[in-house]
Amino acid sequence: MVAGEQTVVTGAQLDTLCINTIRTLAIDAVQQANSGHPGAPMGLAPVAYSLWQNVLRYDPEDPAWPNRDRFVLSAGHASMLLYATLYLAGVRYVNPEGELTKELSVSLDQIKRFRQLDSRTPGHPESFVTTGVETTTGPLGQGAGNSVGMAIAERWLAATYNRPGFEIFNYNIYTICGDGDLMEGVASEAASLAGHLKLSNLCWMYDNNKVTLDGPAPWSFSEDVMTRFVGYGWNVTRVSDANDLDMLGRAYKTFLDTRDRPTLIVVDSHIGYGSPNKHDSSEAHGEPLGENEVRLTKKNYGWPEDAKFLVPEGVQEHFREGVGKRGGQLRAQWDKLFSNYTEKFPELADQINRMQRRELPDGWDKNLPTFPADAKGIATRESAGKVLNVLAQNVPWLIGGSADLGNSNKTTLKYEGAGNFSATSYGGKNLHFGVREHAMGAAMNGMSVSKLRPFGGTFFNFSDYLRPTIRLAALMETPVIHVFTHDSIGLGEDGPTHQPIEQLASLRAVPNTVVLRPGDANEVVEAWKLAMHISHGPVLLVLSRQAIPTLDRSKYASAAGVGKGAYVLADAPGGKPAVILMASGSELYLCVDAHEKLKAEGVNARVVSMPSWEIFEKQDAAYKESVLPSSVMARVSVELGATLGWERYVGLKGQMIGMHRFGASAPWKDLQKKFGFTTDIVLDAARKAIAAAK
Ligand SMILES: Cc1ncc(C[n+]2csc(CCOP(=O)(O)OP(=O)(O)O)c2C)c(N)n1
Ligand SMILES: [Mg+2]
Repeated sequence: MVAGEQTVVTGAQLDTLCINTIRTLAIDAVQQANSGHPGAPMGLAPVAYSLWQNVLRYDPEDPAWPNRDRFVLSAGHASMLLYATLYLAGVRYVNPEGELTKELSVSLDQIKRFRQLDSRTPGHPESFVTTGVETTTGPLGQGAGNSVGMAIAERWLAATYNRPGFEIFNYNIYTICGDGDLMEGVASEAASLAGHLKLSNLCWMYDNNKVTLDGPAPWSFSEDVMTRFVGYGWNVTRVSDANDLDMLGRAYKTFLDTRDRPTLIVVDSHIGYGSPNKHDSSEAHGEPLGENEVRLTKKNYGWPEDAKFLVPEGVQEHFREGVGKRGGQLRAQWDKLFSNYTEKFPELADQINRMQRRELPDGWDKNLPTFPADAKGIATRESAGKVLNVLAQNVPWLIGGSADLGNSNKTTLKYEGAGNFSATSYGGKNLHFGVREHAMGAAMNGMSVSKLRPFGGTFFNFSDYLRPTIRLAALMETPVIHVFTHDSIGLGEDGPTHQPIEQLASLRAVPNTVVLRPGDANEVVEAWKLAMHISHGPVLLVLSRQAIPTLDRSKYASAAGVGKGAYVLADAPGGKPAVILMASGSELYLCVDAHEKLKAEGVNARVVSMPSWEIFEKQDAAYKESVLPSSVMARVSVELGATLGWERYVGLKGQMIGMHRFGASAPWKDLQKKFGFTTDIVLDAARKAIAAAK
């Protein structure tokens, strides 16, 4: 059967025609872009096709339907597989305002513009660009990790919102991953967590094509994947030929029938190398086939050799009859169900609706504490834990946990009814991610694209272990809240392996990421409030282990200034400072102390609290000038971290007090002296800065 001929095809032939359409669209798009991976989409086309056409509960007419099945392409380099499928299924575009449009998310024109500037078909799938892309993938392993968070989210939503006769949430998550994904640590951590939590709504399809970029996969990968996943507590099944749609169908059925654990389907496939003579070649793939190979490959598929971007008659209709019809019916039934649910349970329905729009419930900030002035004070991790415990009661879908440090991070929700999230209680709000920081970050991203507001805690130093997930949250503009405690050498005895130095500077360099390091308990309250309002990117709360004074707000400015990123906390009389002292977090009180001592000496010093550079940079020029007047050149910054970047605020004549080496293992009091984080050092720097500015 040659595509393009005017014969009516049905059944298996039509399936093959659809699969080869996906394949040839991928080939043509990659060839036209002269960039990208054609092989993976060619090999995986039957896997994606049979899932979408026969299994996925997804309505292309309403891709934001909350109860849709999720499809994640963790092998993001196979992006054309996803784009071709979205096009053929006729998935509609949802605009940035969240409105469903009549437009296709991916049109044939967009496929022709694969990997071009401002197209909806970027090199790797970007969820914020292309409707139907559930999460941003490309860095291998991340999509797999995200899918575990999506499965957690579905389980929590079902346990929290379903009522007898009202199964509002019962969707599944399907993930295609390759050898690369399964080699990555993050996917291994995530698979371990998923098995432990018995997430039976999760199905990974492993593209066992025995090849990676360098050559045969066995050059670097020889473990028994099936046994490994059995060990994780997964159900494992195998499809020995990716082109066998019946066998694939049976594997999906096995998944759907498995109620007590996640499923791994190992799919033996051959990566598309073009014509058969190239098939067993181990030469590098991951590049366009070249015009000649394109022709040979098409010939091999029974495709017109000269046709480009050919979509034979009947293919789109077939998708409409399959996934389109099934999804449309299911979604219509769900709409009816949800409308009855809204009548019966208006408050729950309201929560679900607000969640979808990333809004907060009314009264989300009620009962928040204020902290009285206290010279001894309280660690910012402590005050943050108190605030979180209030917020989590006000915002039902604020849920999270830590990577085995709940008691240290103070992220445990202790109020009655908070509960633990476990395989036997999916409605709990306390997640135990275990010592799996990277999977925690990836799962948080998956929860976030599922519209929950996840938080996760670990020591600030171990932000390095989940950093790739922060970057992805920033890129895909999803709000996750990282609670990083033990934020400096102030943690003391655990020593330099645990003491962050460069983390503040390096995380401040990540675009669309808000780093918030509040300077006392009341700044913590404001920092959390700010965090709850940030709905398009990650927020990193950076908190102390050690107690720091709670400042007297009747004497100094209100902590509400945190909302502007930086503010004048204490000023010289008449507002004409001789020197500006600025700090974030646990060093703020040193500046306040120095300010008081300088005042006694008749020196006018202004203290600027700077919990967030990113938020401060968003303010208008007049505000920034009012906080840091350009006429005042004598400036000092104090922060228990690398000084990199503070030049921006202290200028060439300023003084920067920070850490220039790794810390040391000792009680904090001793470290404070050794590394010079005392009022005296600040005073000394202030005098130097004043002298230099003259
Ligand atoms: C974290 C990460 N490291 C490296 C890459 C570059 N990369 C893209 S595809 C690939 C090989 C993938 O092999 P496999 O997962 O088996 O996919 P296949 O080549 O079989 O399609 C690599 C190393 C990446 N995308 N992400
Ligand atoms: Mg492979």
